[in-house]
Amino acid sequence: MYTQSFNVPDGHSASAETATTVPLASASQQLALEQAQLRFDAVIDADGKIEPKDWMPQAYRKTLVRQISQHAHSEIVGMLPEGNWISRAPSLKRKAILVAKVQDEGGHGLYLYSAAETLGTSRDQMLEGLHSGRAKYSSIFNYPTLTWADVGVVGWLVDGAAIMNQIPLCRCSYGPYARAMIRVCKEESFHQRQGFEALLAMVQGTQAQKEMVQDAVNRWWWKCLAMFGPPDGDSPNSAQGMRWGIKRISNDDLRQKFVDATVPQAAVLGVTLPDPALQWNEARGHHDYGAIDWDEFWATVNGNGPCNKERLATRVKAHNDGQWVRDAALAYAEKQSARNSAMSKVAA
Ligand code: FAQ
Repeated sequence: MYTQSFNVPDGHSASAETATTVPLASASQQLALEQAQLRFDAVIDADGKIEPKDWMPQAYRKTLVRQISQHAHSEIVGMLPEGNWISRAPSLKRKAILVAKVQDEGGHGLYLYSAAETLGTSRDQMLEGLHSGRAKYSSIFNYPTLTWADVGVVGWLVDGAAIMNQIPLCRCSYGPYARAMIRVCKEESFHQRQGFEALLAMVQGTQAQKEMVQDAVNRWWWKCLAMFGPPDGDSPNSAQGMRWGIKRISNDDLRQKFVDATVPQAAVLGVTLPDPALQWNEARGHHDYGAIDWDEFWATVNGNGPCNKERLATRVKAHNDGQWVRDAALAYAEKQSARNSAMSKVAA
């Protein structure tokens, strides 16, 4: 599935199988490889950027395709829980905001698929991984949005967690990913604020509206904490991702930053975060919080959350229903290219 411009073993991923199937490199090829590896290491050590045409270890390329494609899948599957409320938004203003927000998420998916394509994996390959259920996407999008308050809470907490995770990715060592994240983060920031503002309107409303907000917060809080991924000690990809400057802040540190930033916002809304262990720890200078249910998280990641099957079925249907658009675009591009080559023949 993954390609590499300089197709020789790189030391990070050389398995017994590749070692026996790849012919021995000549001394000059070996030297070129070592020099390329040194250049790569120097760029990483100097906190520089790796660009698509630069040599990179195959394991670095593979890690990026894994993370960026999962991220892209999360954006487009992430359109579904809120998209569900577009036709039921409580006012024209809320509907217009929600349409724009959901559309932005689709755009984020497109920037990210494009960034991943620069690594040599096609969009079709990535989408096939998603549609067949092999590829991962964020656990958070496998939970239902039961009331309008859920739309506000997704903006406030889910987008809030997404920004916390994504701001450090603007400094990722892979140029196209880092650049895509700058625009994504600006838009996510608007998404988070619109969610908070929608909730602020509700908590100033009737008792029933306040209860609806509290109920939504109760259902989403723990799922949002799990979004940051397993604890650092159980995160197989973190150490290498951080050495390569792909990840800049660990899963647990991001989770802590999110808790610390969210507690005062919850106070402004007048909602309770559903964790009796949540309290300020003067000595640590952070909030302590309770235990996350990792069994439930892994069950969801592995396809058994409340909405996994529904989300995937909706995605596959949307993709299939859109086939005529892709066919038409392709036919148009072929027609344009035939016309251009006919015109250049006449000119010559
Ligand atoms: N869900 O070793 P680590 C958004 C997997 S975008 C599912 O710690 P890593 C915008 C992980 O892939 C939200 N799987 O992995 C929006 C790995 O599996 P693998 C998405 C998860 O990569 C808002 C395994 O567990 N954001 O919300 C999750 O170092 C509202 C071991 O984990 C990104 O993708 C999870 N929550 O760290 C859209 C940001 N957590 O691949 C619409 C970019 C972990 O080995 C509406 N990604 N896993 O089979 C990242 O920063 C990282 O990939 C992490 C995971 C932090 C997600």
